[in-house]
Amino acid sequence: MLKIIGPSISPFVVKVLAAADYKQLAYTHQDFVSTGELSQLNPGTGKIPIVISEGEVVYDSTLILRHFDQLQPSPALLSDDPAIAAQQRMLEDWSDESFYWYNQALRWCPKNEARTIAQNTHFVPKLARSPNRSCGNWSASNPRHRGWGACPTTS
Ligand SMILES: N[C@@H](CCC(=O)N[C@@H](CS)C(=O)NCC(=O)O)C(=O)O
Repeated sequence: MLKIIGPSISPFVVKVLAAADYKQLAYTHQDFVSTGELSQLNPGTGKIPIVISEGEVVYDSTLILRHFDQLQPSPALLSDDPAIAAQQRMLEDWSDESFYWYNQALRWCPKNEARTIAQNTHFVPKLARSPNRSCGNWSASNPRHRGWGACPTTS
């Protein structure tokens, strides 16, 4: 059984969960992961999602989806046609890199932040919710949080 690790507030975790559902793979989902556990499981990038598959730790949503295709080829996530599959990979990579900041900016803009906080903190005590808010705002405005992609303003 696969174990998918990472909170479903992350679009990359949502992507991995959707792919596992599409392929009807059996999995458990661990939403919360401590920073200690994260750096142990994924010292390379320290990012989620992470998948544990038969003792092997796989990280990066793109590599995880490829791993799923190896585990269970049908239904395939990529075309049989290598030229189309190459375009699909580029499209996936482009959307991963391009839309993340729009996702963050929209979630943490003043109009949506209360809803985002509610979605993201339902499992933590009320007192712990305001640091989470600053964390989200930092995440939305700090390009280093995820690389040097385009980072639209949240205001
Ligand atoms: N390329 C990675 C990106 C994953 C990613 O950026 N995850 C974010 C959460 S949405 C993260 O873990 N950020 C923590 C950090 O950068 O320290 C993937 O596709 O899995």
